[in-house]
Amino acid sequence: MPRQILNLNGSDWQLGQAPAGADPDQASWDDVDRVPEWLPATVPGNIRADLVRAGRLPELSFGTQAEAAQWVDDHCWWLAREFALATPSAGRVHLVLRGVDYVGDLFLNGHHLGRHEGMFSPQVHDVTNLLRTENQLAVRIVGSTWLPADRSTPWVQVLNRIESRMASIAGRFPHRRDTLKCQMGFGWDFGPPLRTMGIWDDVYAVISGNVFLQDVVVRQQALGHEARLVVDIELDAKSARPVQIRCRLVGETFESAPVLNEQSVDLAPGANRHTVDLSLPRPRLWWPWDHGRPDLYRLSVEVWDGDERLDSLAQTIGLRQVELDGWTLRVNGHRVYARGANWVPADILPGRAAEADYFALLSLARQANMNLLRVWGGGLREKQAFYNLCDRLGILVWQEFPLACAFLTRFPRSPDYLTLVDQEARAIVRDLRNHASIVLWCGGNEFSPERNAPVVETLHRAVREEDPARPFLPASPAEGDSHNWKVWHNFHPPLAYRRDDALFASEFGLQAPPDACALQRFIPADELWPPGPSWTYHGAELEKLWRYAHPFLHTSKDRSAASSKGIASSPKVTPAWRSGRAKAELPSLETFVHASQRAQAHALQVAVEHYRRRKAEEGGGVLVWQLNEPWPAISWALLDHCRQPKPAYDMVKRLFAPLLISLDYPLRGYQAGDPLEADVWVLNDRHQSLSGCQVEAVLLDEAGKVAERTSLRVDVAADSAERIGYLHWTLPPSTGWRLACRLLQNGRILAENEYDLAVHDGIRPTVGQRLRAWLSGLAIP
Ligand code: BMA
Repeated sequence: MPRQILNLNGSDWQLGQAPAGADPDQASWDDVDRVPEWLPATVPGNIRADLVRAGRLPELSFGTQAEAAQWVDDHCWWLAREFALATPSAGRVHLVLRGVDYVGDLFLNGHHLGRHEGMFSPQVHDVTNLLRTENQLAVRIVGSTWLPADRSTPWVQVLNRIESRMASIAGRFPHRRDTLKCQMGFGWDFGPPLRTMGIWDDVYAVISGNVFLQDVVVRQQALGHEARLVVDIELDAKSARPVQIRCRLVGETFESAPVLNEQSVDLAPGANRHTVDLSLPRPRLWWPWDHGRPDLYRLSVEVWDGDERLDSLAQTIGLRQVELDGWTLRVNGHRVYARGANWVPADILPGRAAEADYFALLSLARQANMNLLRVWGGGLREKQAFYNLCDRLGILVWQEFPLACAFLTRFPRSPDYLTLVDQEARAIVRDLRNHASIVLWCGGNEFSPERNAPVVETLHRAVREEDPARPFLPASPAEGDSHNWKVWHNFHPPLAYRRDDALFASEFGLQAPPDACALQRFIPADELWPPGPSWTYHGAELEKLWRYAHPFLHTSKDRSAASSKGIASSPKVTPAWRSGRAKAELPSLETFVHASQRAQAHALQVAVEHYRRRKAEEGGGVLVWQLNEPWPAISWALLDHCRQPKPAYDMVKRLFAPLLISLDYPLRGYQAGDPLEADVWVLNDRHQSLSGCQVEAVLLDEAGKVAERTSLRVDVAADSAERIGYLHWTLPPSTGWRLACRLLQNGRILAENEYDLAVHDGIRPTVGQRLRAWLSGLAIP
């Protein structure tokens, strides 16, 4: 019998609140009959999403309405459905739940299959003998109020409370580190505190013969003229029996003759492991999109008993080798300079994110010339669809384990916590290790690996044992890697990026609101402008927004109007709405949004070009904080929640082109008659050289008239970052200068770039801001 999958996702589920007084530690099947009311539910999904659909909760993303959803945590919840499936006359049925958030008891036809903690590890149960023709499947999820909260020592609990007060994240839930739940859900600086509950990933039944294929992993021994692969197969046999194992490898994204290997094996009852060697002549390698084609193969493994197929399992794989050499990433021996962004969960209720959402966001990342995404440790191990798409699009993935932010404090070290870390880490690695796109495992975000040695060792052991060929980083940032928050969190002007000598920049960014009409969709009208509490609830850091928008208010369209009211000339950076000015004296909402968005784009230009030039000093990559956001927010995201690009997205898209021309000139306020000196750089991430090219640079005045022009001849080396020349001009009498430059070959434009000299942010942090930055600096590991 071939393997069949019975999909148990969908809207045939029902949600019920456990009867009042139900013991969170003890789930009883009898309680199902005492559920007062059943509501329609969807899987994968989230309890709050079902309650919103049923009209029991308001739309969570509007204003501060998510606060009205806190009571949901004070109850346990049943999710249940029926399905038709009889015990097969010969064969087995395994029930698979890929992700239950977070502690749940699983029942089938009244049998308690077990209690499970952990959002990322799948639950797999042999239910062959429990099936009736009509079956009842139910999961009782423990209310988040009763999440484990006692795994840290009393002293660490004190530190947790202090840190919750100081930091702008998870302030209400100092115990968040006692679980391995998506940390963002405890409330982050770009997401609300919703301790999610639900079945957030796929549910299905696998119907096989008497042998069940549990897992298949492909280890790539050598990739030369001939690829040598070892296929590790885990199977579970009901009884001892001889079988044939057939492996077949064939091109999935291209035509190829199949490579086959068949072996006879005597299986023992229970768990078996078996390896099959495959050798493949002239392998087609998988490459990130900017270095070649992300070609994929399909590997299928089948178990036969004579003419009867007992089970089969297929995996898509890509053949490539990856190493991290210092901060240089090499794929198939080629240096790949990483240009990309941080990826955060696509939805505050992670069960809701669907393949179409991933596709839209990842396509936008690819269109912005990104070749690497960092799946940030405060988020998730995403669903399989995310990684399938990255494999196909040729986008590399830096995958973190779900641990984030421990500054003063540390993660627990209790045996039960470390067992949980081991369980979840192994599950994540086993789930994702066949994906070509994943190039790096990382322990998580912003914690000290030294102070968290037991956790880091547990993670590292899981990677060593389950996926030894991929590099492992204990945490980000690590030495040589920078989370540069001098700009934004520490109030420094963008110029500060130029002083960063990191070899890899994995976080930096500025907040900018989405457009005014997008704001109206989640900020109530009476809080829209001047900004009311919903702005802060949706992440806005108003003092910083004002400070960074300020220089751009001078040059915004209604500059003259604003300056006549004294705003443009104000040397102070106190938000206008706080300094007691009348509403009429504020810049308009549109002006403010526009200025903030320009500030974000400008700062990212300074940063990205600086870090890309660092390739000349062995710099390995640059990742903007952050690509996306999980709900409508005023955040650092390049795309708003409706995936509408902010101007910073277009800026980054231009600057992430594999071939970039970059001008390095002093960032200062310019006046007519000032000298302008700039180094001209060409950054070529491709492994092809370009000869006989020409660089053209022009200085334009406010009217767009060319005031100066320079032209240079250049040969561009493959995979290079070179200063190829120098400009020296005197600024003519005018204002609003712009610098434009391009690289041409035989009249064809290969790269273009542009700079706005009219605007300058030289605002230094105030004493108060420095003090606050210093205090928060104390907390950085
Ligand atoms: C970084 C991240 C997040 C945070 C972001 C913006 O350090 O790792 O913890 O959301 O800064 O403050």
